[in-house]
Amino acid sequence: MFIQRLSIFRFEYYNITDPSWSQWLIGDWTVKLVDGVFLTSMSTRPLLKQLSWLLFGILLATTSTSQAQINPCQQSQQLCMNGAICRQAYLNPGYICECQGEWQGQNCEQRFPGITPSIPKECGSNFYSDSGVIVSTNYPLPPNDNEDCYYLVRIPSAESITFYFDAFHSENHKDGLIIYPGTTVNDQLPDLRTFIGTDQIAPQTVNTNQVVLYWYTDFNVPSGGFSIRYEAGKLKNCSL
Ligand SMILES: [Ca+2]
Repeated sequence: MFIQRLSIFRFEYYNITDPSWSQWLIGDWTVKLVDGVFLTSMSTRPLLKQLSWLLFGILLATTSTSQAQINPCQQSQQLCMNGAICRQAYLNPGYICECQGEWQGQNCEQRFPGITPSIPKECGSNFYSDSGVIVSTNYPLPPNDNEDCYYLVRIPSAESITFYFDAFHSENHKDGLIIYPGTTVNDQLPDLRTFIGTDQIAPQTVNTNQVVLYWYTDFNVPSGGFSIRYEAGKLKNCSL
């Protein structure tokens, strides 16, 4: 059985028994919602009956297509703050902001923790390309003591981001790295991931297009630091 992705008018194959999909059976059609995109599957029933549901599918396609064409960056010039550039994005809410150094949040509206106009950010950087390498201060030499480094990764075309730990060493229980899936440093996030010590770390995939990495060290015993590659996971033929 094939699936017609009506929103972009092309065909792809999917396993319709996958229980992770939201799925409804309507007449002779199976309608699924995957990451905000409606998909419909066609059975081999008589043509007239198919056509009635085809009209329903076209209605869904029209809705999906019109949503995809909306560019929030053009709808409002004030979305991104503090000098950030707005980019249309695939995932909700449909845009990302390329923040300047000390800013975080969906609209770059707040500073990183501990950063004030009189206490500037001392380390960390921002990444907006589809892939890249994030390294600790001084790498491959040891990073400094008393560091609080923030790294933003924001990729408009991504539906997920995978991090590959090519090198990682932190003083156990004293220095470490935290991955916050989302737009801010937020210790209440249920899916934040903390890494300490010297164990080999498997690739980490987060199902978002925006991530904050926070690296911290205490006052002595230097860590080895890290070198982490990241790659965007994308929807096929994404035009962003
Ligand atoms: Ca240390």
